[in-house]
Amino acid sequence: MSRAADLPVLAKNSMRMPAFPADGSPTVFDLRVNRRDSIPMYVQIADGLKSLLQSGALAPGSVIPPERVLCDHFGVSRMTLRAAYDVLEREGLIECDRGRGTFVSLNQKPRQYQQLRSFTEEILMRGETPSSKLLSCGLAEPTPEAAKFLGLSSGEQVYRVQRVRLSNAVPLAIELIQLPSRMVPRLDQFDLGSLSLYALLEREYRIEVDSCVEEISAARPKPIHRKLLDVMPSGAILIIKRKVHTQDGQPVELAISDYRADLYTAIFHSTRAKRT
Ligand code: 16G
Repeated sequence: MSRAADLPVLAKNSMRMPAFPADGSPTVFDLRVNRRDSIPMYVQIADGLKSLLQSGALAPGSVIPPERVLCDHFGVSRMTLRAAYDVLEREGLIECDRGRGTFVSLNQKPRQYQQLRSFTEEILMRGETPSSKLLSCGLAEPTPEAAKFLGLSSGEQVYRVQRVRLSNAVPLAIELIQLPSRMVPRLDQFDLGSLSLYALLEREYRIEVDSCVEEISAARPKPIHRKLLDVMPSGAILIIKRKVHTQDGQPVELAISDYRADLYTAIFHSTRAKRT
């Protein structure tokens, strides 16, 4: 049960604010974001808040300033701020209580470490605008790796979708995905140039994407990267291979995303398990 009502709230300029230490230690208003940094703003905010929590400047139980105040302070949208809160909430560091506000957990227990996001969700979280250019979408023979991972019987086909994914209209990645055709019949009737695949899977096919394993590697750009992602021959490509399962444990997607390494940073939130 939430304890927000019991928590200490100090006043500053007659607004309800968190505990501002009298000893001059930093407060949330000392935190800043750097828009030019390759680290997304929500991660910068989450990291800044985390350092205040870890240093004790934000004590367990103290209330974090209202969203609109922090959005103004950082110059970010609510979505970006919520993405930062989401990271801290999943690590059990803060609790968000609708109507009462956000406060530092009294009992800091990690919940869940990493959220499986679609490209659309990831880019929105970063405060940018996602879009896609569809290169192809149709029935095809699976690659041997896809046939093996997806558990396809001989002759079974996949839907093979290739898209360029853009953020703020800048091409960021080329994505090649394969899904068993029996799980997504007539996938090609949908315009994957404008729709989110994961939203479609949930809405049209009632498929809940649940968990994945990702492999990350690097490569030199090939002609297709130079052409579609505008990468210099001396540049680098970050390859993320994602193997996805549904909630009931069925393999549903093998995706290979080739990112421009100079524009994209893969971010993982991990928590060290406490030894008992
Ligand atoms: C991400 C996934 C990809 C998935 C796509 C769906 C990685 C490396 N890959 O790009 O597997 O198909 O999101 O995005 O994260 P959408 O729902 O925006 O179409």
